[in-house]
Amino acid sequence: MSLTKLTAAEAAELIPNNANVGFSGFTAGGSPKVVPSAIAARAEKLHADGQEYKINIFTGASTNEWADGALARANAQGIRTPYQNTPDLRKRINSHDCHYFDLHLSELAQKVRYKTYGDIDYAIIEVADYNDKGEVVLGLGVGNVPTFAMMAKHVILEHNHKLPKGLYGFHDIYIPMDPPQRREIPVYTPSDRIGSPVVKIDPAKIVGVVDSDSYDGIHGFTAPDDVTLQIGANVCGFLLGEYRAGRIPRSFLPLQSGVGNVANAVLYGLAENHEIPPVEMYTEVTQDAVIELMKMGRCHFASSCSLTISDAMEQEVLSNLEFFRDKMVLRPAEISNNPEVIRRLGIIAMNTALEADIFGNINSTHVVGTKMMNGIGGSGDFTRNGYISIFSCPSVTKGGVISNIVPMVSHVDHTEHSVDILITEQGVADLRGKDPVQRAHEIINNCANPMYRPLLNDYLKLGKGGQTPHTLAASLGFHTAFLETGSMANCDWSRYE
Ligand code: 0RQ
Repeated sequence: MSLTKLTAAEAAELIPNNANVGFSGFTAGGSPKVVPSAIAARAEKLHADGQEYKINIFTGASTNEWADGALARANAQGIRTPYQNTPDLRKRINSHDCHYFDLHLSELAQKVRYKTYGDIDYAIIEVADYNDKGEVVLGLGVGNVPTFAMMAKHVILEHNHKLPKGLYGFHDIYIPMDPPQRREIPVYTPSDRIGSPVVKIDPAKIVGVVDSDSYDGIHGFTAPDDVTLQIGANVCGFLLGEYRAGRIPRSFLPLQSGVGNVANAVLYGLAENHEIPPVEMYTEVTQDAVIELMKMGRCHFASSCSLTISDAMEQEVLSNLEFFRDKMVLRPAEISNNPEVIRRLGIIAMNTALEADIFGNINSTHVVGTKMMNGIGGSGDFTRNGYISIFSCPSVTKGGVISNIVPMVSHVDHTEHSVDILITEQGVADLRGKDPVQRAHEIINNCANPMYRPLLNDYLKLGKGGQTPHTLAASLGFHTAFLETGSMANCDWSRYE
């Protein structure tokens, strides 16, 4: 039996209104490219004819402009989970056109297997190669494909001709048994392989194969500014201090880093310090910086869920696969982000905050407590289970009218119980072994911007006692001042006395 070829438009016609659809990939890496855009075009046409059409989208993490971007512009997303980062979708989420629920990335696969959100009607999966037996070699992101492929009633493959067949062997596909049968996940070092190089799909479920021909469409990172470089230097300085003090073993520990410029600055900083041995990554996304470190011999292995690299870097990696073959593995999200494995390996987790409060709670997702930015992503999986959990952010944003250090966060993603270290361009706050008031002094003195330190100290003095001396009516005073006057610096505690 040979698999049927379809155009993207023909594939889109198959997917009914209100279908639950699983997309391949994790961040832009490995996301489908042509079928989602064709679904968006179909939705626009149906909406113009006065008909309802939305689909519910389940992914590994964020996708790309061709998927989340196009579908959001067409207002074609009903339910969306577990993570996104696209400006057009952000608008739909904040206006409730799209019903987004923000989920720890490690959790979705098991919930899909238990049908928590109903059946998966279709899976749309980007592949580098496939055969008639339904064995597929994935693209640059694994995400939740193994579970979507197993659970979906129907599967559409997108065969991306930019991806060489030589990607065979880069993936490690493993689905744990579900409770109560689950045993340990036998990953004891970042490079352990425990599964299959291919995803096996019942060929009877594959309704067709659509051709595509694009890189993942990721732009190179912008050059880091001085604040970012200083944050990176502070993170490196902290890690070096831990290493010298013997709190990180001589062989070092695997690193997880969120996406973005700070992560890149930290990785380059560590690479330049030859006191630290070549690093290993056990993380969710492998970015450009990790590839550079591999070329420099400063990173010897990266386990991740996706290669989220710029198009230029993608071309380079795909044309030098043999160099990278023994230096990386791509795993499903429930393994790359698995709490059991993260705890076992002793991961150093490094993620980004929108705001932190003086007691160590972190808001990574909600602007001024209400507007969804992206989502928690994998930051919770790693922060809660890491050996050392670090958050970083600039001390102020938007030219100083917002302090990223506030009396109380306006939304909580990571609690004081999980956060060990807070770092801004001002310095490092080590929260370990300190009570709430000691933490507050550490954060105000070391991390807050000097222009906000007096206001934060005055907030502490306002408190009337208790282990965590909040003044509840005043605790969101910074945010209230920003909303009323345009700057947190105008906060006036006397109105709360
Ligand atoms: O606004 O876009 O208008 O310039 O927020 O902030 O400083 O550019 O930082 O791009 O690294 O994003 C937390 C959102 C940080 C991200 C977050 C404004 C600021 C700017 C972006 P502009 P920056 P970043 C790995 C792990 C959660 C998921 C995660 C994130 C914009 O890192 O989504 O970690 N993390 N996943 O001006 C109002 C504040 C603000 C603020 C910054 N306090 N109030 N606006 N901004 N602080 C990935 C995966 O899991 C897949």
